[in-house]
Amino acid sequence: MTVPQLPSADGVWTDLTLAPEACAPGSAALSDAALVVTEGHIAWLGLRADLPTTYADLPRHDGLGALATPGLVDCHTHLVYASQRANEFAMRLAGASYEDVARAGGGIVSSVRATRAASEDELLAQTAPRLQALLDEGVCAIEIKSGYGLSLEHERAQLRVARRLGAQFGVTVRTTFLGAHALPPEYAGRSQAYIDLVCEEMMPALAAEGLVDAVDVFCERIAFSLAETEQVFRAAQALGLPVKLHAEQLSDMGGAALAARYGALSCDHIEHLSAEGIAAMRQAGTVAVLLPGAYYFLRDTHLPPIAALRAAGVPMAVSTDHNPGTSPTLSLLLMMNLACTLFRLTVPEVLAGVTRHAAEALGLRQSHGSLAAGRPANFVLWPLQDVAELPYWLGHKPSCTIVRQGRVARIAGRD
Ligand code: DI6
Ligand code: FE
Repeated sequence: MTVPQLPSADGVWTDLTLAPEACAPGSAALSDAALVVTEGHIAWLGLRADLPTTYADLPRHDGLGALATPGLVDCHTHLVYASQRANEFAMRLAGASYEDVARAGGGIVSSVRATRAASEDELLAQTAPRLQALLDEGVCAIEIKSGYGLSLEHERAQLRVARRLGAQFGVTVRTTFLGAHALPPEYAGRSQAYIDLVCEEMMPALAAEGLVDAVDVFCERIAFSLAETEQVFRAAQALGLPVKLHAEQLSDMGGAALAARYGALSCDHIEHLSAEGIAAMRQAGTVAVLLPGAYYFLRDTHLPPIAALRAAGVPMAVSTDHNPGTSPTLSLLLMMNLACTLFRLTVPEVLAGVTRHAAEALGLRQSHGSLAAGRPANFVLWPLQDVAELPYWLGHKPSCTIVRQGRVARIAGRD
């Protein structure tokens, strides 16, 4: 499947309102604004009245009064896998816990079985509609983790599919190697041997193939220990790869403080994050990635320490955590709503959470997450009056215009 070449977004986009926070932290809304795109990059933005005359002859695109935000960034997904796990949802509704399901041989390893059995083309075909759904809501950069292969061959397939999707859809994809997601069945009882394989064979080989932008671990009592996590971080560091961590989702393992010591880009989930973890993250500049979809879907009740993160000034991002077990959502807008209703994020916080801070969690702060001259043109024109409408509408997908990587990927009203 090849996505046809999309039209260029070059020209002057007029009659826009730049959303607050769109350009920089605390930047005010700007109405009657214009934005100039040349060669796929933002060349200028500001009040239409101030448009430099050098751009006067460029083609015009009528923004129709839309609200312009940076392209959204989904900074934590497990998008590439085969099949689905609705049966486990049914089990949990009948009383089983997530940990019960995992211990009974379901959970992550059931997705591993299905993913290993699928060819790369099948994985791509199953993942493409999921990616399309996220892109249709204005996602312009996305992180995709491996972790359902758990062998060199099958992790490679997942990461290759992630790269192919980025090329086919014209979207920025950051790949994360999550070989330490779960213990593969053939290593049952031999966790150390598997972590050695991850560190000594899988990670170096996949990195050498250019398939790894970052390294992640599921540090949890049902997954990998703190010591095993550190071994993976050391291997990543030796290869010059940045790290991130699934930390303190079900219990306080001290993972966040460890990750911060390795300069982690982000710590994700963090429902059980301690004051010590917060202090370490603040010092290291590590982003806190909030995943309200998993919190909601698992019917969790232990809130992440939002007020303390806010008080400490730790940047907070919001993401889908799309995965077949605990967060089968394909709507970052819905996650914005959940982050506000469940976690009490404010509108400016949740906006920064899916733009600037999400880009930071991927090491993409220079190119994504805010609007500025010189950056690749990634922006969304929403048919909305108030930026608070983004988290406000519950399960509504506004018909927006999307400019992704300098191309007009979608035009409002022409769906
Ligand atoms: N934390 C999660 O919530 C997911 N992975 C992880 O490390 C669960 C993934 C799954 O159940 O398939
Ligand atoms: Fe996850």
